[in-house]
Amino acid sequence: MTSITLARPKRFVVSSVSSDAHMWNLVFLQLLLEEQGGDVINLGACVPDELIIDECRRIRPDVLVISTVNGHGHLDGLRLIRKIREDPDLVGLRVVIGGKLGVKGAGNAKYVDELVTSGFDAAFESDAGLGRFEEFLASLEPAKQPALTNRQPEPTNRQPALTNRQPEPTNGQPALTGRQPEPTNRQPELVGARNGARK
Ligand code: B12
Repeated sequence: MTSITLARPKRFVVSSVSSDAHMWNLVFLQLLLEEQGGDVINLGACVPDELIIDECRRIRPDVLVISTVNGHGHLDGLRLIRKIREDPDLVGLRVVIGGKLGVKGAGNAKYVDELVTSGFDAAFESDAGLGRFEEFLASLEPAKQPALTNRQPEPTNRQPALTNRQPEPTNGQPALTGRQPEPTNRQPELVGARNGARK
């Protein structure tokens, strides 16, 4: 028998970093991702690290996209990604950062390596254009299951409710809850993609 797994739209959380008040960059990214069929939750500007982390735990996006243009992004980004990678719930989360990563114009490219070796899956300096980001998006596999399913379902002691309803027929599809993650062996696909162990 042929088994069919339905793909769902990819889910993105878009956010700025804590110091950055610019917002049109976020609107731009939201529109770009939605145009490609993505579901986008835009957390907005000046978002504290802890809020980003909490929302990623709650929303379980396929990708967290960080945007920053005020020049502090390489610093805020490093602090944020270290916290994310220390969180056992978010260890498998795909996270990218882009925009104006510093105040050195094209020279901001020098921040890319450190951001990537510190845990970002990729970093995109705006001077380089959007081509590599679009390649990154194209490289994402279809989303067949919720991201970040490495948490165990919480034990329940609840008794079944008293109900007259018959169980709904199942069509043999796996449920979208409580699934274990499939092992990921993602290799870096891009220039600027993470090429070492996360710290
Ligand atoms: C509008 C604006 C403001 C407004 C923001 C209002 C708002 N609600 O958004 C206000 C007045 C608040 C502001 C404040 C400041 N700003 Co300002 N601001 C701008 C300005 C003029 C336009 C930004 C904009 O909306 N662009 C439109 C969006 C669509 O483009 P974008 O932001 O560049 O994003 C593009 C790319 O960067 C890229 N991108 C962005 N994020 C990502 C993420 C990924 C993953 C990828 C792939 C790509 C990507 O894609 C986008 C489309 O191409 C720029 C100058 C400029 N012309 O860019 C300065 C600018 C960003 N600001 C700057 C600065 C320094 C400041 C202040 C520090 C000034 C000050 N001394 O107070 C503060 C910082 C406040 C803070 N806490 O962050 C500098 C940043 C310097 C740098 N990084 O080299 C700039 C570049 C001006 C300059 N030339 O010096 N600013």
